[in-house]
Amino acid sequence: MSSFCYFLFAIAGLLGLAGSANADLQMGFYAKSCPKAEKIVQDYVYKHIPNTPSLAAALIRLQFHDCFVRGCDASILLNFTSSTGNQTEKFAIPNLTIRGFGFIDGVKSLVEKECPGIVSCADIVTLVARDSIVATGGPSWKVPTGRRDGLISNGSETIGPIPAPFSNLSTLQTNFANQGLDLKDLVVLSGAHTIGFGHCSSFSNRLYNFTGVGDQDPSFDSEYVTNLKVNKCKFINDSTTRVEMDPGSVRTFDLSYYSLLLKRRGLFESDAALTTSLTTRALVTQLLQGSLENFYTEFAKSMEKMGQIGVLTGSSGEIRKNCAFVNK
Ligand code: HEM
Ligand SMILES: *[C@@H]1O[C@H](CO)[C@@H](O)[C@H](O)[C@H]1NC(C)=O
Ligand SMILES: *[C@@H]1O[C@H](CO)[C@@H](O)[C@H](O)[C@H]1NC(C)=O
Ligand SMILES: *[C@@H]1O[C@H](CO)[C@@H](O)[C@H](O)[C@H]1NC(C)=O
Ligand SMILES: *[C@@H]1O[C@H](CO)[C@@H](O)[C@H](O)[C@H]1NC(C)=O
Ligand SMILES: *[C@@H]1O[C@H](CO)[C@@H](O)[C@H](O)[C@H]1NC(C)=O
Ligand SMILES: *[C@@H]1O[C@H](CO)[C@@H](O)[C@H](O)[C@H]1NC(C)=O
Ligand SMILES: CC(=O)N[C@H]1CO[C@H](CO)[C@@H](O)[C@@H]1O
Repeated sequence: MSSFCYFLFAIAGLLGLAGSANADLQMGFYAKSCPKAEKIVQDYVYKHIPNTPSLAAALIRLQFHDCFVRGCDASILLNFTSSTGNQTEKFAIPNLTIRGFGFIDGVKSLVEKECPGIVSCADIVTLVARDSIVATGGPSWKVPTGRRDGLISNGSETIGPIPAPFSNLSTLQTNFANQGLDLKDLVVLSGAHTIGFGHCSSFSNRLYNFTGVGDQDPSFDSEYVTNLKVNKCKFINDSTTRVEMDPGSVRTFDLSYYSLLLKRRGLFESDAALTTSLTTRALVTQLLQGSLENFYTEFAKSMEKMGQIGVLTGSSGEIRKNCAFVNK
């Protein structure tokens, strides 16, 4: 290839990057090409999620993990790529507890039947996350569409961007800032922990061996610690028991997650971290003082931002036929 070609590629690459900053997504992107697409997704979600509400939590988390690695490009769904083999994101450490792949495949096959090769897996992930939360009575938000699917998925790339539950505030802030999300987005989006479960292994260090001398985390409410040790995570390396992150209203998208934070009962260190600075603590307090409707409005704004991270549009990437594999 001549160096002139390389030059053209470099320009195209730069334009592509610039384009992704102000994503070319639009509401109803499939209105002409596949008018029933969004309805098919919604119908499937509304039919299945009420029977398995815990999946709603899994599905919004799936979008989070997708968007934080290579942008919202469905790279998390790939089982195999020619450059990484089966060491894709899905098979990397933070994936261990990601669920919902089969659900996305179910939606995709219905949409493919209606209009083959038109609707991206990346859009399906984003629509499904929103519709699932709505189906459980939670907030709604706008999902402009037109995302395309990525060609690369590399498990090693999950290590930096996806924050660990052991993260402190500055690490979380950096992780979010790297995605164009600010401290408010961090506090608001962490509110998704108002639904769903965490495995003991994501926090048992706080119960049993916080600094390596058999101690518990002093910032974790000690009554709650005892309760967890007696009833849930009975030994240090229990890796199977799951604990409600917002006990008492694990299926309700409410403000009680934030009350727990102020009672020093946030389950992960990353939850507890949100009360460790004046700024984030004030954001927590403001959310608690506001209405549920206000929380939903803020959550919607931050989800809309998250759904735009690093999207591929136009002729970048492709529309995958099978979400687990790039097209031949
Ligand atoms: C701020 C950084 C975050 C950290 C460190 C974090 C970490 C985690 C961890 C460790 C789990 C439990 C995994 C397990 O042990 O099974 C979890 C669950 C969950 N996360 Fe986060 N998360 C963060 C932000 C988010 C965001 C932004 C969302 C979505 C908007 C989200 C939604 C969820 C949901 C819904 C669950 C429950 C999943 C289920 O029940 O299957 N998290 N998170
Ligand atoms: C992709 O991997 C997932 C998780 O291991 C597995 O459940 C699924 O069957 C695989 N999909 C295909 C099409 O091979
Ligand atoms: C995967 O990502 C890691 C970390 O960024 C990088 O060192 C490695 O070369 C990548 N692997 C492939 C096959 O691209
Ligand atoms: C990944 O590929 C290797 C060999 O290529 C195989 O032994 C292994 O079982 C595969 N792992 C998964 C999870 O598919
Ligand atoms: C936060 O955690 C990072 C990574 O573990 C560490 O380098 C940093 O010193 C910590 N920051 C604070 C303020 O504790
Ligand atoms: C606690 O952690 C320290 C340091 O990692 C380790 O030496 C010790 O065995 C651990 N204690 C328990 C009870 O696991
Ligand atoms: C649990 O952890 C301890 C030390 O942390 C280790 O010695 C022991 O083998 C582990 N037990 C199981 C069942 O994994
Ligand atoms: C659900 C899933 O695919 N889990 C994989 C996560 O990554 C580990 C380690 O690479 C695999 O062993 C799991 O199968």
